[in-house]
This record gives sequence, structure tokens and C-alpha cells, in this order.
Amino acid sequence: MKVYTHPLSIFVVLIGVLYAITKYPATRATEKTSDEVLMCATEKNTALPASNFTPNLKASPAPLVRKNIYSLSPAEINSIKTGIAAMKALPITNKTSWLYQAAIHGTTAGPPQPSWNTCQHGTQFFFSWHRMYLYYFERILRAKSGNPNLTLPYWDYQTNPALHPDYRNSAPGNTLYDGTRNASINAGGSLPASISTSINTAMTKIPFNTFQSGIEGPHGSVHVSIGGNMGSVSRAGQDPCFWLHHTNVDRLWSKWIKMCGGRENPTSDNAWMNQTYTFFDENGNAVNMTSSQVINTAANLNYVYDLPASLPCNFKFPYLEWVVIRPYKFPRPLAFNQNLLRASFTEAKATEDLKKMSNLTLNLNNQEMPDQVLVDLNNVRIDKLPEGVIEIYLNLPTNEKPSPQSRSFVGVLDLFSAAAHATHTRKQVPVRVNISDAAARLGLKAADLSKIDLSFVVRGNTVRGQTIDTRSAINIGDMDLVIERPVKR
Ligand SMILES: [Cu+2]
Repeated sequence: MKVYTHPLSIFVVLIGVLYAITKYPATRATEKTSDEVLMCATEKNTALPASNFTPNLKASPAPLVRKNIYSLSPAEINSIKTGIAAMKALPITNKTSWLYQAAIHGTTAGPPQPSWNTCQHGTQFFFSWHRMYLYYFERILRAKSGNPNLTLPYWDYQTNPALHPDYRNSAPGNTLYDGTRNASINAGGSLPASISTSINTAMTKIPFNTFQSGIEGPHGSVHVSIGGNMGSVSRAGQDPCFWLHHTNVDRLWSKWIKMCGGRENPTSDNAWMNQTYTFFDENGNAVNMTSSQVINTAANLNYVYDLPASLPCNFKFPYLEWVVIRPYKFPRPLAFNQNLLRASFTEAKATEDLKKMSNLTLNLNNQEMPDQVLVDLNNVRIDKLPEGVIEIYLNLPTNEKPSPQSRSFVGVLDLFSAAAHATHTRKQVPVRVNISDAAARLGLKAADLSKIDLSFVVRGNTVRGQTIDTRSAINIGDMDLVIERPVKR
């Protein structure tokens, strides 16, 4: 492992220190991640005794439209403020209160209440769980606002990388403001551009799970770049901009399916379709909902997004089965607390998977369905979150300045899920990084995979054109290389 000094770096840690940190982990830093004692729910069904969801098909003549926050009228924004104020006025014991609803995502408050801490990250239910969560929150907010046409707006940070001004106005009584956010965000700063690039990469992915985990990375980076409540799984739902962010994530799922080209929801996966979670409606009544019930938002959930119309899509992709090969393990741990770390992974250990194969091949250029090359970072521990993101590069030339336009750019690290999972008592979910596109651009062959070079670059938010200086401290236990290969059905 080599460590280089970067012009921005304040803290350059010598190799010996890196090993010392790894071997004798420092006491867990208390800032920002200290309250992550909760855990996201495991994948088991967490449904409670409740009535089952039935769509109210007569609710409205046409589905309501969820719109861009930047296109809302002052009256529409006032409705949202009114609804939030009413929810915030209720005690946490009320299921339609602001704090009860936020605790459904995560909380350290007690004693445990129905549906608390059930958020799904790093599982196949990330999209469907959050869609259900938004749906019932929207119904509650609509009822409290007194505006029957209220819908949740979304924040399209790819178009407007700064948070909407009404959410940053610190005037007393503004229910959209959250003073715990990073100063750069409340000052009107922009999220790093690498978030947008990573979303674009994810949208090109055809398999549902590859797309979904591809969105989780930039999604988590939005959380951490905003910071404060948003940067912590146990408090994120308390920041009003959480709902803008997740409505946008939900919109990206709707947009992806409209892009066709073989994109399909996992409707033949019964475990996914029947997965049930419990939420509370505007009257505080428990309702069970399954993933299968949230696929068609217009018919079942009475909303659509203001997406451009696209052609009808009947194309079925001829692939279903996936073969997963884990050819190499890189056992050397990695730690850093600086702005740029280049880590060469050359100590590849051949796994049983590789020993069984006579010849490892790699098809990154298949037009229909290329192999996906993934890196699983195991046992990630975060001691300090950056005020921004961590960008990842593959085989970045030493003389090249890291930028999301680089051929080596891989994506952004999902620090949000990693921070939450870092204290899980159950088996950790690895932080997954998809290096396929960069590997294809660089023309990597199967033989090159036993020797890869990853660069981790800490990039701050941008305020008035200036990228702010920030740092991060992270430990990664070890790393697995994973190849996902589609098989024709
Ligand atoms: Cu989130």
C-alpha cells in the first residue's frame, strides 16, 4: 500500500500508523455515528397484526402528481409546512406524529414501538420498503395539511444540487428548517457532482438488484453530504429534507422502469413480491402492505411522477439466472483518515470458486447484459463522516487529477448504510461497489482482476464555487471480488 500526499490533505498518515490503526482499533469516535446503536431490520417479515392494504380505486379520478420542489407554488409549500407543524405538535406516542413516523425509519428512543427501526438498506427491499413508507407518510401529511391535493415533492439534485431555499431559511417557526445539517448545505452549498454521475451509471443497469444497489451508494452519499440528522439512520426521518430525498429515490425507480430495454421489477420472485411490512394510515390504523402492491403506483397508490411520457414497453429480457463467482479475496485491511488514499490490492488470495474453474473469463462488453464486477468491502467502520462524499477510482493514473469525468471513476461510497451497519450485532452487510463500467473503459481482462488499484478521494460539498476542505476516517476489514454473470433462460 502506498500513501501519497494530496494538495488538499491536512493529515497524511504514514504506513506504519495505518497498520497500527488497523491492528489496534482506536476507541470508536463518538461524533456523528455514536448513536447508531439501532439496526435496520433484518430481511424477515416484520408485519404485525393489521388490516391488509386495499387500493381505494375511487379515491381520485386521476392519480395525483408528485412534482419537483423547485416547481411548487408558495401555497403548495405552505401546505407542506402546515402539515409538518401539525405532525410535530403531536406526542411521539401518536402514530401519526412526526417523531413516531421518523422512528419507523430509525430511532434510539424507547421502549420499542410497532414498526420502529424497520428501514431496509443493503437488502433487496430498499426500494419497496421506502415506497410504502413514503406512501403512508404522504397520506398523513395530506390529512394534517387540510389540502386534499398535497403530494410529496422531490428534490432532483442532479438538476438542482443545492437544497431548496425554503428548507434552508432559519427564520423561527419554519418547519422545513433543520439546524443540524452541515453548514455548507444550509448555506446553499452544492452536493458533489460525483453523486449525479453515480446515479447516471446506476440508471444504465438492467438487472433490478444491480440497479437498486447502484442507487444506494449515491443515495447514502446524499444523506452524509447533508449530514446532521440526515447523516444518521436513527435520525434521518426527522429532517424534512429526508422526504424530498427519498421521494426522488422513488422517482428514480419509476423513471428506470420507464426506460425499458429489459428493465423489470422482480415480479417472478415470490419472496420479493410477498414481503410484508406494516405502516400506519392517517387515522393511526396499522396496515400491512406487500412489495407486489407498490409496483403500480398509479393504480394502487394514486400517484405518478411528472416524468416525460415514453413508448409502451413490452420487451422481455431473455435472462433470468445469475451465476455469482467470487474469484479473489484481498485479505489486507485498509484504514485512512486523509483526503486521498491509493491502495494497491496485489495480495489476491484465490478462492475455492477460482480453483474450480480452469479459466476465468470476463465479458464486460456484451451489449445486452455484461458481466458485473463488484467489490465487497467487509467490516467497514467509520470513525468520522466527511462533509461531502468519498469517491472511488479504479487504477487511477498517478499523474491524473481525480474527477468524476475520469475513465477510472467508479462511484461514491455508501457511507450511510455503512455507518448504520458498523454496529450491527448480526452479520454485517458488505458495502458493495460496482467497478464494471470503469473496468470496461480501462479494458481490463480477467487476469487483471487479481491486481487492482483503488483510490479513495474525500470530496467536500461546494459553497460559492469553492470545494470545502473536509476529511474522513474509515477502516475496511478486507475485500472480496465478485463477478455476477447472467445466464440465458
Ligand atoms: Cu435514505
